Amino acid sequence: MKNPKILILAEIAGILIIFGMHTLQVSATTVTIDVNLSVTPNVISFETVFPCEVHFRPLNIDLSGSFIESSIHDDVEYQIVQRPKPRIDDPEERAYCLLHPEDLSRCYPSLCPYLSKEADNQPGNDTSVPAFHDPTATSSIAFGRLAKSDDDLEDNWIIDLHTPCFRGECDQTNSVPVQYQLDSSLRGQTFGCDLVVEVVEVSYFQTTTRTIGFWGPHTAFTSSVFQNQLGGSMTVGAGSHTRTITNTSGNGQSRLFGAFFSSIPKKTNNQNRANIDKARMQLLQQLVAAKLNCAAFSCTPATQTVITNADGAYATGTAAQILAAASQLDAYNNSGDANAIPGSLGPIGSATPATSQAKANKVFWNSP
Ligand SMILES: [Ca+2]
Ligand SMILES: [Ca+2]
Repeated sequence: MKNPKILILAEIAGILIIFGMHTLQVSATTVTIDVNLSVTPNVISFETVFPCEVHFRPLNIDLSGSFIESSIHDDVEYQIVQRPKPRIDDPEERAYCLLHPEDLSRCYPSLCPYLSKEADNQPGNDTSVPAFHDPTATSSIAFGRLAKSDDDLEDNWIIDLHTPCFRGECDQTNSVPVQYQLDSSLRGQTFGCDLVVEVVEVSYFQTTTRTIGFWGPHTAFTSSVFQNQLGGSMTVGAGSHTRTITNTSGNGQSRLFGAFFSSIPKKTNNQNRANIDKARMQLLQQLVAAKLNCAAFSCTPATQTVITNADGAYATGTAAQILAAASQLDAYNNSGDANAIPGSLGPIGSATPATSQAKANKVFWNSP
């Protein structure tokens, strides 16, 4: 080959991981630590290459060990985007080169258009990007998905470098489109590109739930979950307004079944409850069911936040706020009603509403 060599360096530097609202930046020499993904290697170097050569390098993006072990996390959607590479690798220079990629005193000439990203197609849930593309176009973003439910725990990408040639020196058979041929003034330069892996979305398994209409009458199953998954005790409310729920045996002793079977409008002496307590009684049923659901089937951090907020509303909210919390929990308690109950929780048995009624301690809930 008669053309002089050009020196090209591709680097995955400054891997940017976005998880929810939190941003974590990791430098090229640091091992990537992220709760969701592990990305290797940190640096891809093509060193010295010749025009029109094609070089291949692996880029492995895997679900992290903690993500794989988590019982509630299912999948991660991510994208591989490209950024101009600054000559000095720090956040300020990266931001500068994004705005002024043509300033070659501070940014490397761009290698980005020449890098293709080929997905492993095992399974086919990722989107490859061919070489010779406009690095700023949205069509140049490679998308990937890793999902336990797809049996896809690792994506083994191949990054191909399609080395460009110098304008006027490209041979007849070369496949470099004319707009991607280099000006000869760039001869001998080092080229660079930052590949950035961004987490777009993290999703959870759709979890099982049951409604208040299930938990109240299923005396034996509810008692079993309450004992085995919650240790026989549950608190509702917060701060100075809390109620401790137990499931003492014997008729009229169970605060747990009292929560489901006490009258919402009236106390046991037939007096009407105050409006705030009527609202609390409605929330109480949903709150106890939600806590049983989370304990039995596990639930997402978002659901746990809804429950924590509902405990706060139970203690200090207005009647309207308490009813809003009840309605939110009602939606959650219905959300996974179609999903199966794991056999590991033991027999479900049949509904025995009369038994639950008899066990219910309703007097306790005269003061919810
Ligand atoms: Ca994939
Ligand atoms: Ca894969």
